[in-house]
Amino acid sequence: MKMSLRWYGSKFDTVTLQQIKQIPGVEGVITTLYDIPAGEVWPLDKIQALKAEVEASGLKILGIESVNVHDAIKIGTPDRDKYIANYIETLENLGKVGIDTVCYNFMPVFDWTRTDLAKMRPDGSTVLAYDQKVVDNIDPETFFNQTNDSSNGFAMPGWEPERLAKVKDLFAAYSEVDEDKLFDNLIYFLKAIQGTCEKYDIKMAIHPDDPAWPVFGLPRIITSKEKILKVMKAVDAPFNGLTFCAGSFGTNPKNDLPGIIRALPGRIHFAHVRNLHHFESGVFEEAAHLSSDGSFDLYEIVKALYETGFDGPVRPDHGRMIWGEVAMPGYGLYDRALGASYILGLNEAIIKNATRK
Ligand code: DNO
Repeated sequence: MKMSLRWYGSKFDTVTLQQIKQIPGVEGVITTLYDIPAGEVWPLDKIQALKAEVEASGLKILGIESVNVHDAIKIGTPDRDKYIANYIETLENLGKVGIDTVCYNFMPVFDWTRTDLAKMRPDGSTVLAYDQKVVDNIDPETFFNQTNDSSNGFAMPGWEPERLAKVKDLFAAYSEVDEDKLFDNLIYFLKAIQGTCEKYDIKMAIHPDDPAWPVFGLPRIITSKEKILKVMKAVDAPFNGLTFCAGSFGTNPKNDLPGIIRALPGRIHFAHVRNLHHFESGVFEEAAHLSSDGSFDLYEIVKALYETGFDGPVRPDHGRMIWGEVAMPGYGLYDRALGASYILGLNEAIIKNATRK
């Protein structure tokens, strides 16, 4: 595995490349051009400048998270081909500078969803949390505004104000899109970009739906082992892969996390490794990465990645807010640095155990 940290760019992130460089074992960043709206082409010169900036700090770009997919593609509107052509141009520009891993999602309207961005834990740290009852009792517009009001003034990934200002219109546009239609639209998109990905050797890594069930009545299609395998089979080529996200699949306690990894050898291109603590059904909070702090066995997750030959980028995922840090919810420096060290420690032990006589 190649350890990385997500970094939003110097204009948007409270964490600097120099700080990331000081975390032992972190080889690079997972980054993005955060201010380019979904559907627009990423200009080559901006990608080159981003690459130069990252490399000047001694780090590499290990992947992009995310090149977001325009709603027209997810809905399957008549103008989707125009947005697919733009997406292809972005992939070509990324390919030209040697960026070979792209994370994206196919969630309608909302990306990842949490009902509390700063739930206080007994030790004074705060974490992201989810309670299905809150979602069941709120309309999507109010929910969107509440989420933005409580995000410390940061625009959060997947919650772009411009797009979500039109929440009502978006819901109307998705009214005819059920699970099957969304799935077909994903496959149409993947087939359309396949040639470009193969030409530039770009690995597409779809991010699972978070939480792993429909929210606000919108369909969700990347929620379990069976569902991701269906996508892998429908476009059965190595470029079409998964971002294995422990925290997203793990929102559903029925998902066997190491089992999902073991079912997809060669098709996991990127991994988000983190932990959650489950309470009753549909209620959870994010935890420290350590197995003992949450409901997942991080040792078994890292072991499954190792044993299936995974050698792509890994990142610690949402961290707790600790030591007085103020940052985008989930994306401070301190707890993610602890997470990176912990995952690297597990990995070292697993490799030594497997290879020492
Ligand atoms: C949340 C992230 C997601 C993820 C996208 C991928 O913190 O894991 O926003 O980046 O779903 O497109």
